Amino acid sequence: MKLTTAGESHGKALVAIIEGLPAHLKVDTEKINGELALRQSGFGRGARQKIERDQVEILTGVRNNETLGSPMTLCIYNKDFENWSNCMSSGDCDESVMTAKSLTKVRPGHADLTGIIKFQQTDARNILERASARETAIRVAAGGVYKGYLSALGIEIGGYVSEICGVKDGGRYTFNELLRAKTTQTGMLDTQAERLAMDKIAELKKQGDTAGGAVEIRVKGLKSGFGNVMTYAEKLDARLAQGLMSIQAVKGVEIGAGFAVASTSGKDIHDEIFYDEKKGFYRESNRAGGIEGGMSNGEELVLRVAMKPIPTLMQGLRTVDYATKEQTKAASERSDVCAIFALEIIAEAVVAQVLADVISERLGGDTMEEVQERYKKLP
Ligand code: EPS
Repeated sequence: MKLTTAGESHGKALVAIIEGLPAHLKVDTEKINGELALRQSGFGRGARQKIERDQVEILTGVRNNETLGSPMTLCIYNKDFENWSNCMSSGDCDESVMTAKSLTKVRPGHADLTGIIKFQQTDARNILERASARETAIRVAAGGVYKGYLSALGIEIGGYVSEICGVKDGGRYTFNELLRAKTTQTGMLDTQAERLAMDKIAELKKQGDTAGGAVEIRVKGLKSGFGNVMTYAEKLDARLAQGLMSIQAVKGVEIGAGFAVASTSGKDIHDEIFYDEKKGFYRESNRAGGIEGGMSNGEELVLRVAMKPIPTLMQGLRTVDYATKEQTKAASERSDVCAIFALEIIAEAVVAQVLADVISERLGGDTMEEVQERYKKLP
């Protein structure tokens, strides 16, 4: 399966094309719109989310709510484009508006400066419009399609927010408990941690600052043997890390015990193997996070993803104006104080994309029924 996304933050629309979906996959637009609404929510989001009401429109590849096996095109129109059309239109733009909206006080941590130099631009808007995490809206929409594919095989994805700017929710939750994370204000499950995190976000907002954080993503129902120990590019952990690291502002991915492996010895970290007539092979712990040798081992996948604070700070960090080369304060475009709740939704979508891709490579199938039959036969 191949996913391509396109679109600028204040352009007309965001678009995704998915190639390689089997026929007869049910597409639930309402469910996808539910995921899109979640991506827009969470305590600490910015004013843009008051303008947008992200809704997916399916342009190709689906008839009567079922895929045809042809390329599928998804589209989300940017409502804010109405306010930007004379500056972001693909046709003639108004030069004076373009100048007024241009950004040269490049933001540390953003793609502005490196992008300007690489693409030989004079206005960082030509970079930031694509670099913006607004793009994740269409990835979440595509993720909704992939989640439908996975759920037809009995595979579910859940998660929660485990940290916001130093406030940790370190609970060990069952998969079913994770469902409640989508109903809280921060994505955290521990009410005390949530209260502290909200205080922290409010304080950062007052200071014109932003919050980093981390999420945990879990996958239930994935059978063993997905990914490939024989070819390094096909290792499941490598592919998940690649996908998750491609999310805007993500700086770290851990699988299972992650970086904690560095401070343990072998006897304390490896998951010992047992056998039972009914259960077959099983492990009593899951520090490997469900992946051994780059292949799923049948246990839950456990992934953690860390995101840096959004680089647009209202207080403005020290930088250089690209146009004048004078020392100045960075531009402060409207932005979010905390988007970690959104990160959880986006990370789920990306994990769904990677897994659907890996499964379809192994199982093939022109129709969803074929995929289901082949999956069922696996040990
Ligand atoms: C985002 C929309 C953007 C930003 C944010 C994510 O809207 P605007 O730039 O109009 O406020 O809120 O983008 C960034 C963090 C960024 O650095 O560009 C969204 O829909 O998620």
